[in-house]
Amino acid sequence: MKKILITGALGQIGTELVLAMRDIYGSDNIIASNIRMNGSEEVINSGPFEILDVMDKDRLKEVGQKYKVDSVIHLAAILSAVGESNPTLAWDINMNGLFNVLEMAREHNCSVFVPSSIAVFGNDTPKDSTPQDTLQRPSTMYGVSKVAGELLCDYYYKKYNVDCRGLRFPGLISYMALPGGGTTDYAVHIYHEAIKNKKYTCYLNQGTYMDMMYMPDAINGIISLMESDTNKLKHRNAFNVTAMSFAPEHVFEEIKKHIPEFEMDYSIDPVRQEIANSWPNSLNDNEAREQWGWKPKYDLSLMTKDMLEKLSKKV
Ligand code: AKB
Repeated sequence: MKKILITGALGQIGTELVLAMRDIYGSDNIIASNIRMNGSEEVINSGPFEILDVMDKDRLKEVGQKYKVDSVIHLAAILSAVGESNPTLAWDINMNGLFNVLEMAREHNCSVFVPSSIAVFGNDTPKDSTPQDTLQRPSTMYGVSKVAGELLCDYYYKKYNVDCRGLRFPGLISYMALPGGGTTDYAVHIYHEAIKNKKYTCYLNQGTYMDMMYMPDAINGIISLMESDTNKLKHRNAFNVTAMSFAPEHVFEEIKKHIPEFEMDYSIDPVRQEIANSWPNSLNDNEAREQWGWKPKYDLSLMTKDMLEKLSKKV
């Protein structure tokens, strides 16, 4: 049976991933860890939980050895908008945290999953149907750290045979946990505000297309990729994956079908607008579909229905 350590387990992805994986692999086999104990009580109480700062390599190894971990899902990271306000912190956590995880994996023969992002692309990258293999010259520190992370994972696989895998995630939308300082966060906040205040002020302009995905698809993607036959994977740790591409006005219109009185206006944040403009409008994820069977379930309309139902029950 696998023993899987999840870092950043109280973040947006971790909160849902831990619970889904505990259902599949058994509660005792999923070790949730986070730098602080602030987040889902269910994650903290439904199985092993450790306070862990990924910058502390000794503590990382101690936790790994304590549970005889054989896989690490490394989610602890600084996202794009926070990264632009503190680039040094973004570099430090995203690179040194990853390095510590890879070193532990090398020494203890663990496999590793690391999320990459649409942020690895930049202004020079083809914007529509962005190919799997293309120009990667990002303009944010987050993007720089994600490109370097993809390369570092490739290196550990080739040099030390560490089984590293990863997905280039688009904006992730979830009703369970809020995202922490990204550029795509509007697509989560808009649902919360639609339910609470029937009004939302969007910090990105109309026509700003980006790829998005509902969290259940992201969770399935991580688990399917981790379970895939290693011999079938050519792009081990940097698969383009997407489920939908939309601009703020499209999600607004979709919510309005359920909440007719919902209103939206715009107050543009120049930093996040510039980041969003530098990212693709839509990714081509054919390689993920062909190599390991990626197939998302949720489009904008299905996701909106589910988000609004789930969030209404929470308030
Ligand atoms: C962000 O907006 O920074 C993240 C991402 C796309 O990686 N959601």
